[in-house]
Amino acid sequence: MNPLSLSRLVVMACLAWSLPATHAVEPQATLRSVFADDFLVGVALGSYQINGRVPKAEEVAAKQFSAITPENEFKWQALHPAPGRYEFKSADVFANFAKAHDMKLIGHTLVWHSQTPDWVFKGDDGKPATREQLLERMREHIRTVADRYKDSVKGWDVVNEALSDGGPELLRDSPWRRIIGDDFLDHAFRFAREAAPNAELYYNDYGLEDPRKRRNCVTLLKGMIARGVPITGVGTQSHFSLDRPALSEIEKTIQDLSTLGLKVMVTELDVDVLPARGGFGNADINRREQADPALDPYKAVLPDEVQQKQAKRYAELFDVYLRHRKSVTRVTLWGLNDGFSWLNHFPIRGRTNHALLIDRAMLPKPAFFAVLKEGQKKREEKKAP
Ligand code: 9MR
Repeated sequence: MNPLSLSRLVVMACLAWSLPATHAVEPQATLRSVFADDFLVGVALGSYQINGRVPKAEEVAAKQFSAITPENEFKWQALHPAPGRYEFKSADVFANFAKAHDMKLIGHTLVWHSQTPDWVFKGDDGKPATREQLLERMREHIRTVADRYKDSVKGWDVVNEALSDGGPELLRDSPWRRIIGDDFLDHAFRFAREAAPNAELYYNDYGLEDPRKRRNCVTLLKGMIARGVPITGVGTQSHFSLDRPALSEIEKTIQDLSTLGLKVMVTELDVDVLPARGGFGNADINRREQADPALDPYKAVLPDEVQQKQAKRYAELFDVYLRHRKSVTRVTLWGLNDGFSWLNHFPIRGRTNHALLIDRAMLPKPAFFAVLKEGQKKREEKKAP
């Protein structure tokens, strides 16, 4: 490529990242700068995106976002694959990246029913572990991990997805609950507080916009608070689609959770644009649906009409978050760009989804500018006499 066309490309890329002149209040505004007085704006990343092999990903992540969540690297399976064996290499990439770019690091997640190896739940003789054995294992894992990252992690998703998705039971059936009992959450939070005296400690779940699951969540958290369990925040994952759930339910969720006196975080935001057959709102990774070309219509390109619809949806969401900025302390996108999103493989493998703010070429989408505009609008309103 001749130097002229290279410099033209660089100019084009720079322009692509600044707000169109018609909206420009601060042309070089970024997500992290625009929302700096409101809440952290975070992104989930894989260590392969920030270990020196994808410089553009590193540049965009560091420039636009003020918090990072390791998408998989802090899960039990990754950190502690076998008894007595810890693997910290990929997790350390995050601690170093966060420090180098002045970003907050979120530890996701200490106790979850998924991505936890089978040995964790086994006793010495192949039988299930006893309650005492499992509690000791949980405590040792939490102590080791939380201690290693005590100077790096701002907050931990201590327990992830413990609530049930239906039926009469409050909690889902899981080996944690079966072996320890319903109080496994209380123990996890107490162990986390013991190991990380200064960190924020969160409960994190999906589908809390559903009134039944939300009520159950409030019941669960109220009970924990009444028992003096050291919980400081709650994350609503927020895996949404273009029109579900209703904005009113999204707002009610933030209100109900903040009434508990907890910090509220939007922890895994994305807006799925692909058609679905049922099952909406259930981000249980074990859910699978039948492949069908009709459910994968935007393989080549996302039509402008859908881009605009998605931009409007993101703008409405950030309008709600900004109105509740006193309780919402972080909004994290579940992936840096459309190509990296888990939604290309859920609930059907190998589709082309477009759920995030940045496209596969690492360029900002209309949704990116819509979010930036919401932030700038609020800043201008605040400045107005
Ligand atoms: O995005 C994650 C994906 O890369 C993993 O394959 C998947 C496996 O469990 O987990 C995804 O992240 C999940 C998160 O940890 C918890 N909430 C639901 C997320 C999407 O499945």
